[in-house]
Amino acid sequence: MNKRVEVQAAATITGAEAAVEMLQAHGVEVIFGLCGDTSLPLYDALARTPHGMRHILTRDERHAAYMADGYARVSGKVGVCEGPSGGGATYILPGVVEANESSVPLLCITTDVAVSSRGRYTLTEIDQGALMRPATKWNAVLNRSADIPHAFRAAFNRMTTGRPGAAHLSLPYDVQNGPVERADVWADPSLGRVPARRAAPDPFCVELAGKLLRGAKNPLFICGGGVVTSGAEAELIELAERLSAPVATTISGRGAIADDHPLAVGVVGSNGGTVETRQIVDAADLVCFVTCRAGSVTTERWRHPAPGKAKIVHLDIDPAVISVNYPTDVPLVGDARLALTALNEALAAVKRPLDAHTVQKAREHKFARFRMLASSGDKPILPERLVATLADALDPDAQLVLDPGTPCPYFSAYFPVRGTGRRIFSNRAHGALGYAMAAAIGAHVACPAVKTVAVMGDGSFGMCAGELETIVRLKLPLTMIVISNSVYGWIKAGQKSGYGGRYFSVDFTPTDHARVAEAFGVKGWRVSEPDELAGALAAALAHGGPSLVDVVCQPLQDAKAPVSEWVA
Ligand SMILES: Cc1ncc(C[n+]2csc(CCOP(=O)(O)OP(=O)(O)O)c2C)c(N)n1
Repeated sequence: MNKRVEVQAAATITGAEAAVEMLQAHGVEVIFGLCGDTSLPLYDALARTPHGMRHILTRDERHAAYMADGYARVSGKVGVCEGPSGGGATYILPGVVEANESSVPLLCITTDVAVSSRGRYTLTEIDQGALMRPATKWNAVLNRSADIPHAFRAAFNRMTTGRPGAAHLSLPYDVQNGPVERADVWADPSLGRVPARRAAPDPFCVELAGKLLRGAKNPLFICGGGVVTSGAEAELIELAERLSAPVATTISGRGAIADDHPLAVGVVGSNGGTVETRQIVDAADLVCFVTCRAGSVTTERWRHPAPGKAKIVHLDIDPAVISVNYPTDVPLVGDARLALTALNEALAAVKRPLDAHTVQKAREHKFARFRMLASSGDKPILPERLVATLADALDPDAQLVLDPGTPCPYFSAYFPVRGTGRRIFSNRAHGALGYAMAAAIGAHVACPAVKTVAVMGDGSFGMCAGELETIVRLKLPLTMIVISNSVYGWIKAGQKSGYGGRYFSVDFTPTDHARVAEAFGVKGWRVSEPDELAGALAAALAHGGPSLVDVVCQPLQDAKAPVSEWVA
């Protein structure tokens, strides 16, 4: 009798144990999450079994997902977050949808009421499958513990092949406690990071694209985040130099090319583009979108480039995004690195002399205006001064995470990316306030060797302040910068530029964020004197533990730079 029990114990494990083993088997190192009643079996499996993974307890499930997102963007590995049923599932959703729409591989695990309790007005019950369906690339609510290994394999496969994205798995309470055959618990660890399966584009389309690029007088590359995700920066630069073609990026595409490269245009579009970058887009007779969806922000609502004015080559891993917004002359469906390598081969005979005159002139013009504002002693402190001072103070390899509001457009336009790779990012799919602090935690966990800084508006700070406790508990040497202007400034600027200055319900009272930070145990500085900014930033960056600088800044509606360019 005893022997039979022993054999059975060796052959099967619980669903929760299988879930933990499946994560480990896919190479997961860290899980961000928050506990709940329905998660007790999962937490117990994490507590009991020797899996080697780290669990980071968060103070809100939304931030667990943002941490997983930041971790995935920097590491290229699947970011994992988890939360319980009901409020946990609804709170985690914003981070899942941001990752999915930003093509970030993120696995969201929610636990759920028992299958046997469904439909009986059970506390926290909601149809999690329906909730998560539009927010994910793939999702499943499991009914049987035996399905756990297969479901995890499917989730990892979908997250890291083709267009990266989010997956959701719901593990009901009794499914976590049911049996799973140990022999079923296996994984392909290469599915733990992106890009897991590279696919090359049709050689015929490569030939056609090569012909168009060769024949174009003013070709321009507009690159999204897939260049960095695919590790295609060198191939992109080789192709651009071969053609002497300028390279612009979206906000998510920053790091495809270093900003000091002679052909680097910087960010284009309505959230960080300027008159000068727009002129370069308008001058192109061929635009090659590289891993860029040609969405509303990058193209300033599909006006730049103007449809029909330039020939369009569109390269993306996802065929669904091609020809959606522009009539496309040549579609290239495939992995960026393979496709750009193929284009380089097709154009091997081409080597145009480098002519970066137009790009240089545009850059000089843009930065002349910026430098003037950046050296201003105006009070409240101008955002330009903050950008310039931080650029001077930070190591080139530092990681910067930006919230919407003032941070994203100003840092996208003017903060220099020194080198390639993902060093600066923002949540550009939904642009929800309150992303940067948590995403910076994830970025730091992924790459602790470099300094990580989160820049947020005070509107964003109000939506994420609770995670200061997580930062203090984990003793993370992050630096947070709050652009303090007591207003939802981006919206107020929109009311000014588009609605005759009829300001309505956008102002709030000032908060001393440095004192809030101190209450959590974060070292804080509050700066309102322009001359004190550099010293405060240097001290905060040098501080060994968590630090926060509250910068009393000029609100966006009073911006000296033509912010109306940015407001859609
Ligand atoms: C969750 C969420 N709600 C509303 C918005 C709309 N929105 C975009 S920018 C913005 C104002 C941002 O204010 P703040 O963080 O204080 O930065 P500021 O613009 O003042 O620099 C708002 C409300 C949003 N992006 N996200």
